[in-house]
Amino acid sequence: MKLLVTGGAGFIGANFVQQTVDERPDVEVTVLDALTYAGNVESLAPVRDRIEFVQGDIADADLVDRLIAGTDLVVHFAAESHNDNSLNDPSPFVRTNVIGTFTLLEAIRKHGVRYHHISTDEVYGDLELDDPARFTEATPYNPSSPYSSTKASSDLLVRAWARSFGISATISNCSNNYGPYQHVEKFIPRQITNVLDGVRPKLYGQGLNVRDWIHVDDHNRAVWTIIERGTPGETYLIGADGEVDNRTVVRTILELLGKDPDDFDAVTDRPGHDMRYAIDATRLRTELGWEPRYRDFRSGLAATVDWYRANEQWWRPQKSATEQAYAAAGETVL
Ligand code: NAD
Ligand code: TDX
Repeated sequence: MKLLVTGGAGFIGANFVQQTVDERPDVEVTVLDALTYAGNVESLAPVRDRIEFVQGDIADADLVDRLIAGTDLVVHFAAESHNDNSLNDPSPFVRTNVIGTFTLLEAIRKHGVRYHHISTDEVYGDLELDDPARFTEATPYNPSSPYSSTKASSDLLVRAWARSFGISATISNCSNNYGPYQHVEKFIPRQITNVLDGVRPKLYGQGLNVRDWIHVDDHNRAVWTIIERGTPGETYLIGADGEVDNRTVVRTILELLGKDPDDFDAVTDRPGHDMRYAIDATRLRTELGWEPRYRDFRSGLAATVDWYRANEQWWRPQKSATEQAYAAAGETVL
């Protein structure tokens, strides 16, 4: 089987490519990635000689058409993925997440290729802390940020292309991922690498916001489960019952690194900051039989801390530019 992975040099895509190459020798993998600030070929180093890598843009219609013509399956991870960046400059989010997805869909329909679309639970907006509800496949879309609204737009394009043109597409909306190879702009790697650098972790506002954490390997196994057992035209939510508030995450990172758990700074809150995400993955579990392997967030986080400690050469080149960007955006200690 010939597989095209977009965004395969990013966090989740690179883990997906590594898992696929290791576990599925019958799959020939081509990665299409623009290598934006978020892409890093080093994340593919362990499998580099067993894949084809194409540097290019998913909004380049000629390139996309050529690559998809010779492919059986496309898994689409490529995106602008960081909420804070989308607040500073939304334009690349519209271009990559909306126009880029549209460009892929047009080639998918022309060549009749199976398509899996990677999306986020943020399309559903947020929940109150005391709301017993969790997101399901029936929850109405209500995105808050430029990032999540462009992801919601791309999901709606996929649904329309499936219904109107009959493309064979599935969609997954997953909760917050953690694990190796995540860019140091994101919450967990930012705080781990801050502590390793002797800098106090930065918590937005009071840190009461809740995210539903899932290990990236569990997300990627769920993606393969949906590709193999899901029904084309359908959406599946992916989550592993991992709700934790941000304050607890920061305190746990400090503890795991042998520091005082109160040794963090409260900084400027994110405008429009979603309060809580929570996934009900009953459909994926009961209809498709998927179960997460990482059930204990603290031990998954400990393994992630160890990975960043052991792989400074991977994250060091991104670190100072990332912190400078946060400072330039006006982040200040409260
Ligand atoms: P990431 O930012 O780490 O990686 C994105 C990759 O896409 C990078 O390698 C980048 O170079 C590439 N890319 C960006 N623009 C491109 C373009 N125009 N053409 C080709 N390549 C381009 O993102 P991630 O965290 O790995 O997220 C991957 C996908 O998963 C995204 O679609 C995101 O919305 C979704 N998702 C992420 C999470 C999470 O917690 N990180 C949760 C749910 C869903
Ligand atoms: O320094 C920080 N301090 C802090 O308190 C950063 C970077 C974040 N935060 C907070 C904001 C969020 O409540 O931590 C939480 C997680 O932040 P991010 O890592 O930026 O993730 P989030 O905004 O929740 O979005 C993530 O999950 C859904 C991914 O970045 C998205 O791509 C995915 O769709």
